[in-house]
Amino acid sequence: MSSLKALLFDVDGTLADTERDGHRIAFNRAFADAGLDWQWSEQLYGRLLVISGGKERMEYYLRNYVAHGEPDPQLLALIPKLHTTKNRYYWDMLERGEIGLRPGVARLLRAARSAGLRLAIATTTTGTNVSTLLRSTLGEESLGWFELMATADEVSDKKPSPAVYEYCLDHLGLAAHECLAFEDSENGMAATRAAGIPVLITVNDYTRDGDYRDAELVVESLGEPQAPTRVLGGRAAARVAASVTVDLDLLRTLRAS
Ligand code: XBP
Ligand code: MG
Repeated sequence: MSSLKALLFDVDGTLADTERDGHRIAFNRAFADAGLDWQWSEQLYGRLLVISGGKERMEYYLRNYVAHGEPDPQLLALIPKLHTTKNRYYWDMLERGEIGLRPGVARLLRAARSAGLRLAIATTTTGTNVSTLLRSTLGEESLGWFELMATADEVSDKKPSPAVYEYCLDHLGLAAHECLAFEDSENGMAATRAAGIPVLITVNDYTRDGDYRDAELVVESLGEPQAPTRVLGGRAAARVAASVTVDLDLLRTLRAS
């Protein structure tokens, strides 16, 4: 990847562990407020994550776990309102500082900026969810670090569709091989692969059992110099140490095939 020009970051699960202790809790609060007896346990939420997008996830749950067939139209119609309430609870949690960035994320973003690499966000969540997370973890100025925010506000087709990554390539004016994506899930990886963009996977508890054989590298996290991370697989795994800190030197050794 000698021609590496831009790093494209997924958000949920990649920049921060927002799912189990963030969105999930917020969904449950929204359900309770609406008088619904829906409760998404940690385990159930892991199964629901197969569907990207909060509104899509609720509809999937309604169809497959509540209605077992055609759902009550009134419940279907409630989904946008539930999503708005969920997001309000989610923002409250972020603003209270309850969710931090994953190891190595702030370090790598700062290093990339210093080196003149271009940065973009490629996510299926909304722009406000991204800006609230960035503001609460890295401060207001970090919103300006990203040349492009490709979110659900810009692209409605959700991962595994490559649409959000194609939008990035289009708007950055770059070829896929000039970019490296950071993802945490099979849906995210499928989106990058379909767009032809090499990907580094940082797994979390929900996603570690996925099939990431097409990734350039699979790691536990980005790691820190004082706390390196474990390499779990990927095409470049044999060429790097078993334990690494994901820094710019390492990224440049990854070669897309
Ligand atoms: C992850 C998602 C999102 C979040 C919830 O997006 O699938 O749906 O779970 O956010 P990514 P919304 O990993 O691409 O950042 O409720 O805003 O959809
Ligand atoms: Mg993700």
